[in-house]
Amino acid sequence: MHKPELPTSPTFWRSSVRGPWFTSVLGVVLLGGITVLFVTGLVSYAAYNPNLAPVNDMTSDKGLLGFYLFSWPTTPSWLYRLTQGVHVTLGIALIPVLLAKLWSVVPKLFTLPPARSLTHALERISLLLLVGGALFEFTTGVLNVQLDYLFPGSFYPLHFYGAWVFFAAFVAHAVLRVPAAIRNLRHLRDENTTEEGELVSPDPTPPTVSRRGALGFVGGGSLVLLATTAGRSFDAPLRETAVLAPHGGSEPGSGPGGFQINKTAAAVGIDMRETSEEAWRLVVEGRGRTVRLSRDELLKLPLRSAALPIACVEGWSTSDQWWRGVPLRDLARLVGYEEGAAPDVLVESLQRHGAFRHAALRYNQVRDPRSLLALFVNGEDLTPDHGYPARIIVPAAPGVLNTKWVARMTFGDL
Ligand SMILES: Nc1nc2c(c(=O)[nH]1)N[C@H]1C(S)=C(S)[C@@H](COP(=O)(O)O)O[C@H]1N2
Ligand SMILES: [Mo]
Repeated sequence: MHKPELPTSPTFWRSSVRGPWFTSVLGVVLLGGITVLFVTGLVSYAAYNPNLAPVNDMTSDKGLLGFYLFSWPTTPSWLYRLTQGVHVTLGIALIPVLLAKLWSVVPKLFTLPPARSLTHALERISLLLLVGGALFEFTTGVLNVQLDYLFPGSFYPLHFYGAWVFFAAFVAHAVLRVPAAIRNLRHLRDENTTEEGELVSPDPTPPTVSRRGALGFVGGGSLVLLATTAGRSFDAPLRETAVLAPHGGSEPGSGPGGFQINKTAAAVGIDMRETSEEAWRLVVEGRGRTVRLSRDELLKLPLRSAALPIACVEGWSTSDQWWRGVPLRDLARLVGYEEGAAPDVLVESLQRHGAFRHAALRYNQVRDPRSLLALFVNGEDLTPDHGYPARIIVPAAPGVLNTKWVARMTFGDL
């Protein structure tokens, strides 16, 4: 009778695929991929104006980690569409690579004794942060994209702080391991080279797939995810390929309002009676003044048009839509801010509950003549689901700042 083997025994792990070559290839892919995820993630976080506290982010004080935050520009108008599209699409496509990498080194998790020396103990703790950080970042990211903001309000700080912990451990790991990984790739170019080292099973089962075949399987998985996700950044018919996209159910239909809807008016409890010409008034405040305007009165102000996309933190975006409305800087002028001196603005909607019922915009966004309180899209009145009677649209801003069903705008330094 065999004694049942424990995962702490090296002979417990018997796949012939494990070895330095397989792990090194995946490691080098992740080195590039995760660096891009980190940079696009930090950049997209800055886009959200997180330090215009407190409505955009509950953790207004980032301390040292906020050192890099900058005023998000409004040009080019597709900037956030690009950074966030890359962030989400690449993140999803890297999932098979991450899982394969973890699988390839899992025997090390069970190595005994837990620590041979102080350095070894420190290294294992850093690996805990690395693996824990990776799982945390990928899980929170995917949940946010797929489950419609599972942690509204708290997703941003969770994902942001998690990213720093993860990336710190990632950098330490890369510094320690990249030289060996490159050596492995140089010397083990041929998959038939006999490999040695702690990842190689001392007692492998006969192979059912070659190392290259296993790698092809992982790469194929990534390509399938890429092909079924990337369409969310494009229009029909490419958009139809995004079968893994969330909100598959809320069909925007056709016509002028026929582009993706994030939350419908019904979903957030907008009572359409409050949006009628008799009931609805836009309240504009600033410098101690208050101006109330009906939609008809807004229509008598000089209107401007701008072709701008909507790009959501979830990674999807629309192509340019044709918006028409009152420039935000003209509304600032109504309450006494001179041309070129418009300040930040707090925008509140008719919506009473939910994370995105209000948002703050920075003065550089307010001053851009393409930033509108839109009344029309693609030549017709806004549809109820796209924010009738009036919504914000700002070039290059994350979708979440483009408040729909606007009720009140308060200008002032935030
Ligand atoms: N009042 C309100 N405005 C809102 C939201 C919301 O939930 N409530 N969602 C925001 C988000 S997250 C996005 S991506 C855009 C989407 O706009 P669309 O539905 O017109 O495409 O609206 C933004 N404006
Ligand atoms: Mo969004």
